[in-house]
Amino acid sequence: MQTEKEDEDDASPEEFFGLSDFTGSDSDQLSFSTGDRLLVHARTSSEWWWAELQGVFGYVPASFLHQGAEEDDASLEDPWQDEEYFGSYGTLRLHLEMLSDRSRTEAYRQVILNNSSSLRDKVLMDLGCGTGIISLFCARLAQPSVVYAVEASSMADYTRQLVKQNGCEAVVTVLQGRAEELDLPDKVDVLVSEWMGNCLLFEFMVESVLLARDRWLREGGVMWPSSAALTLVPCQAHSYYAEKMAFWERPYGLDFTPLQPLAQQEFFTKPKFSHIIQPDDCLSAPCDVISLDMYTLQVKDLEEIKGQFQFHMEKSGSFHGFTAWFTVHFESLETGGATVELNTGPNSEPTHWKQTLFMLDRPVSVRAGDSISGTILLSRNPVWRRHMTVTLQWSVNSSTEGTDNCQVETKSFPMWR
Ligand code: GJV
Repeated sequence: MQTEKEDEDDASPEEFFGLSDFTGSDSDQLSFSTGDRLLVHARTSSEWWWAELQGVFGYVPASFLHQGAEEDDASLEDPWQDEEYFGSYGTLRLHLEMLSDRSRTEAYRQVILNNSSSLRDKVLMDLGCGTGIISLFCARLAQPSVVYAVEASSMADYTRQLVKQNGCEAVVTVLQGRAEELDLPDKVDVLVSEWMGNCLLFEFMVESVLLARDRWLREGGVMWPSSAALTLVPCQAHSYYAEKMAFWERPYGLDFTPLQPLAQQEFFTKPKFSHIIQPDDCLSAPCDVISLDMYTLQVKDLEEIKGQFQFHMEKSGSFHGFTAWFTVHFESLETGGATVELNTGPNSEPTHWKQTLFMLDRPVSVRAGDSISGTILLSRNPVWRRHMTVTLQWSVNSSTEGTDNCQVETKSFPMWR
């Protein structure tokens, strides 16, 4: 034991290289450039390592580093993780979850139904059709000339059978493969897709949609969804906080608080997917922080997306964190027709996306009349292309105390790398 321990202490730092540029967001963090040689002295957590660059020490994000100057970590493993990604869509679990989500599936059905006369004789693409539900709605509820149902996973084999089984094979053509490698005889009039992930962008399937738009959507063609927005609200999360953090205060009459830093690291570093926020736990009205126009959005815009917020507290309570969700809109093709909205927020029917909770390190008491202002930044992982980090920066402005207490706080949440 003794020698092992000594070995650990004496361990010489490990050599790493910057995979891409990183700019530290506070003085504890070390900024570096692609290719910089760093010495890692301690793997403090799975996310942050203590490292040295030319004699200067600081924390660095582990995901921005690789070992060996030539051999990229990302070149050993696919940065899109397609094998794993499309592998998971080759089984029923996710398709069952999506199809069981009535708000989601009904929204798409409603769009097709509301626009059925405009879809007559049109060429459609359903990108990432899965089991083909949207394509089948198109064939059943409207009379398009053709629907290209594009699906990269092995589910496509079954989708073909489902199309046949439901008598839609004259209209729906299932194309198995990545949309990026697609070859079509003609451009399409409508590009429909259900590409939204947690916090809207996670998985970055939207990139495939944008590339398909630029390659295959005819001039003046239609994007469904047509726009998307990310919404944020400051919130309470008493029961989650109690379950993961307050728990350690007095379990079985004992003081386990020395475990709280570990609990914070383990439970509050990443956002909590599949949170369901009660409208009562919203401390203020929500605010749209990011809006995307599916006609003008560019792939390069996805690298960094910024938003701002200003919330006015409507009640007093504990500010435990921020909750995020998204809404997408489908424009109408009929004159005077209504837009269809799919809203995944707390005042709509729950969806399989639920909401995403970002916990602060410690709760802050707020009072009605206080305001919280700040920014949100979604930074796409430069290596792992389906991942991103959400950085929130905020200050609480008290309505009762002086104006000198508005310290700016910041916290970055990896999703997932
Ligand atoms: N090409 C073809 N199929 C795809 C692609 C692509 N580039 N990307 C995803 N899919 N809303 N986050 C398929 C994937 O295999 C799955 O069946 C479906 O699209 C995902 C739809 C729901 N995911 C989401």
